[in-house]
Amino acid sequence: MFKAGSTKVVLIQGDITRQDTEAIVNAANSSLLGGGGVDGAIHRAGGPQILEECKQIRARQGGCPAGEAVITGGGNLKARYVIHTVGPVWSGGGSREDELLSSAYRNSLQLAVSRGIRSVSFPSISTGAYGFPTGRAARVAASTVKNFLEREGGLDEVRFVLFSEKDFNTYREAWEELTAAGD
Ligand code: AR6
Repeated sequence: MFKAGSTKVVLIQGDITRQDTEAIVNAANSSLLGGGGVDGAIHRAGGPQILEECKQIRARQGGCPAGEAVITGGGNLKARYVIHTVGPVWSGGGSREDELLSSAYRNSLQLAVSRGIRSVSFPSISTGAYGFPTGRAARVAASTVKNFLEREGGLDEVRFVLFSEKDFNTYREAWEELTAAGD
């Protein structure tokens, strides 16, 4: 367990669809119409209501650009809300990938705080189908979340839910490095 401001930061290995935080974050794509990986798992576990709401958002604003976030209800999930964010597709690191990934985390947290949500679970955004190197993504995620929580507060818990033991260790190391580096 780590601390950022007054928020608890918890890292676990597991399935994000089973988390009991108030919101879980989906690593979606710009169409908001579903896909594989975490996105597929969330829509399967949460049922058709989530896609229905995504379609309504599309009708209002088009899709969701990389780095931004939208929110729907959680359907049949334990989580009351799903925050859908879109990470960057990795293309070598010179196409603002770090910046866009950082925005995806920051805008998801901002949206949660603006809705009064007190706990949020994140998957490892962009490191599956989108090919972002996990070590680099973990450092971006950790520093972005830590900075946000220290500056803004407003959340009791942020949970990182990593699917594999390898990813869990990578995220744990990123948080340890950040904590060892001091504030
Ligand atoms: N719980 C937690 N993590 C999971 C789960 C789960 N149930 N399932 C997979 N992961 P990805 P991306 C991990 O590909 O790279 C979709 O098709 C997975 O092991 O889901 O942002 C969307 O529609 C990996 O570490 O997301 C987009 O088109 C991490 O989640 C595209 O993929 C992210 O992998 C987004 O790609």
